[in-house]
Amino acid sequence: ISPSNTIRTGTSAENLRQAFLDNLVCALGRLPNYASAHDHYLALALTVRDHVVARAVQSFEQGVVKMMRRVAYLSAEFLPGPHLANHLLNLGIAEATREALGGIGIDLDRVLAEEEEPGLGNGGLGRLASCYLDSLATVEVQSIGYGIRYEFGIFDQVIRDGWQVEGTDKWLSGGNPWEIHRLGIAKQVKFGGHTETWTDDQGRTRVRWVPSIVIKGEAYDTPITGYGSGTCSLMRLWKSEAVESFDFEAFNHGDYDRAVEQKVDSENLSKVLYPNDELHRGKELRLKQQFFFTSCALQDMLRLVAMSGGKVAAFDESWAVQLNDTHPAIGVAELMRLLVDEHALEWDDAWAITQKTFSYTNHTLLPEALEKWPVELFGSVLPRHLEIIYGINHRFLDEVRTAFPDDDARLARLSLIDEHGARYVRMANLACVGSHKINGVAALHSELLKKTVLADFAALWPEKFDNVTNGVTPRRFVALANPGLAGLLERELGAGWPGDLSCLGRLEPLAADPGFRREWREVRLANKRRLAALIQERTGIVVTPDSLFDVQVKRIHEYKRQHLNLLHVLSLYLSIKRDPDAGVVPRTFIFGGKAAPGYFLAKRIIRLVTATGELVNQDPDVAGRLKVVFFPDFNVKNAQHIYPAADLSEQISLAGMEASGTGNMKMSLNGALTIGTLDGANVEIRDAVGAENFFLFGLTASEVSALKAGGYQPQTYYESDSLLRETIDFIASGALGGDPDLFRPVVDNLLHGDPYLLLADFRAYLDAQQRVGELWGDSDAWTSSSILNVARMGRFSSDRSIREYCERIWNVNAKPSQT
Ligand code: DL6
Repeated sequence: ISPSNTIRTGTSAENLRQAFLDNLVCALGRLPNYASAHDHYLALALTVRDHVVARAVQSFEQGVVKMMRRVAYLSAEFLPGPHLANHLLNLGIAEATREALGGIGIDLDRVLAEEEEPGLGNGGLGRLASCYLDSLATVEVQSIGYGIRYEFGIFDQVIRDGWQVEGTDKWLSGGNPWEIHRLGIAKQVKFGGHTETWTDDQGRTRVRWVPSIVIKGEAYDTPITGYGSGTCSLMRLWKSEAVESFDFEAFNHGDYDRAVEQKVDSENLSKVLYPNDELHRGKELRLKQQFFFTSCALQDMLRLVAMSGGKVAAFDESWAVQLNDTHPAIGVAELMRLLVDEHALEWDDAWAITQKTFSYTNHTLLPEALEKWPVELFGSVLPRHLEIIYGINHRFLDEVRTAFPDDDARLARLSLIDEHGARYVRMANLACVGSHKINGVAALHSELLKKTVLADFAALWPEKFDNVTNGVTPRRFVALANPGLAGLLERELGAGWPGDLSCLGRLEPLAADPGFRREWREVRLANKRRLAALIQERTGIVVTPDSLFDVQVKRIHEYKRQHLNLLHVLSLYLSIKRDPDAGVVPRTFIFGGKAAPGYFLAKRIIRLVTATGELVNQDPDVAGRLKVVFFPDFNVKNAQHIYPAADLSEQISLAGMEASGTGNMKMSLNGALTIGTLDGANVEIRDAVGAENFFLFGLTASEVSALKAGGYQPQTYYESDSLLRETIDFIASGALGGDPDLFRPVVDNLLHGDPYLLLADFRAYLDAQQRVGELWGDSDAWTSSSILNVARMGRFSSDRSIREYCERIWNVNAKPSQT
């Protein structure tokens, strides 16, 4: 087919309008006069979907015909954000669509605002997966992102009486026009039961897994377009279903409850996303979810190998499979099972294929995030996989013994089974052993991985270790989020800039151009005005767009230190109260982010933000100088409003804790200056933008280790710094939130332990904030620095990251960058 010639995929405003009206009437059954904004959205989505799907099928066909090595990105989480505007941009039909709708009195922006985003992830890891699918399509690599079609994604956050309240996510309730239910693509996934041996007709002893339950995975495809590229990535998500909806025997006996029990149990598997960020809880359902989507994915890849005329024995030539953290690491054992048990390959051949196929990205150093499963639980859910893991471990430990004779302690650390006390299967070890490459997500993180959690693997296989610093898609996070900036970039750099961020460097000389600086400021102010209006609409708080927008938006976690930011806010408040003439530049502090529902201190920190806002925002003594906002329900859609309005990007995690961060990249790419520690990708961002355009403070990762090793005493900082003491005492005094004990847990945590060393970094943070205030006072200098941030951030495009994966890890050809 030639999509551009069909009625459904013509790209003129006239074609688009006709297709839109046809969809409104014929697909949705709505007469234009009665259509709601949501009907308009659905009709436009269906119109654009035709263009997208036409590309996707052609792109897919190419992959099959050319038998290229494809990339499978296995991820328990994806956070794509709203699709419609992104497709319009990528397909180059945004203006024609605006004109098409404008001609019948419909405002495109109102239509776009109707879209609910799929919140199928917790934060950075899921959003990164979606940036990577976008870039894979853009650099023209055939790829499928495999995951779970959670019926309920991450909870909706509302703030009630200052507290986070979790609401049920309803992303599917308004219909999802982007997905295609692939009725012909369903995979059976086994659980439980036992294994038995049998002899095949060549006399070989084989193993058969006799499960106690089988669940069906049904494929739902969402095509992801690339920018200016004919290639589409596919996000293929699996929904669990019962193999049989009814237990007919029970049904016939009138036992209706039991008749539907299995259906309910089976469907529960893909029901809900676990809302924990960087915390592993050994829940059986979670293990089942992980196995479910990974098994579906690998079975699907085998189907596609057969379809393209490839050979199972050359599986790795057809597929490069990336493990997005350890959530899909069970895939190592599952591929072995499929190759050995189902396709009769010899163990050694299967193992060679497995190792060439997989590679593993680690996204966290936090010990509480490292996944391990009690052996007993694991064996009851996946008995055959436990045997396979024992088989892998046995051979692996022999290899270790040869490399490091007589080193039992090392053997115990490397083993796939943790034998200290209760026995556990260690998923990171399985991922390392089964992969040919292991990478961290920023230079510092990759180095720390080799020194800490994966040190033994790095000593054994140094050549497996690599770093690929994260990146973000400039399409969504600059072109769509910041149309004003995009306009300036297009004028200065040409229309193709979103496809090649290396051209941003050409902005550098403009940092010294007063006229350009003025335009830059105007764009930024307009962004801030829009955000101010949204803040008022969502929270009732009135903020001044002229003030410095000081932004910390990300998951709420102690290591990210939102409470350090609050200590600064309160110290400013107290300084102004003490001295009304204190030199404090007007600031609006904007916080946003979700706390895991069971994370007590994180929820208290949210309450501390809102309580600080209640105090500060109403106090006439600080009026016009300080405002504090908690922006509810931080998600991709809201992020697109917030990032372009940030003047200051708070990246203040304790050094050595944040693997990379990607919000740091998004804000700097939109012209924010960063205040940050030498943590994660901050280190590389600072190198790129220049130390003079970055407000650095705080302990380094090695200083943190040394301080902790020496017996860190937060009390000494408390006693020696009067402003710190005054601030903490103020929180402890009960002046906030109306309940004297409300923040006692936060204060106690800081004074008696302070695991993330806030008190040690407090003074350096305040000094850096002082420098921020001074530079803000020099509007030209600030603007130059803002321009230079954007000009020098091109390296942090996810296109660059993906090209690195293609070249060094996946061994597939990406379209070369233009420079
Ligand atoms: O790599 C993406 C993102 C990093 O930018 C963050 O620094 C890191 O915290 C996050 N990690 C997770 C951990 N999940 N697990 N496991 O989300 O990954």
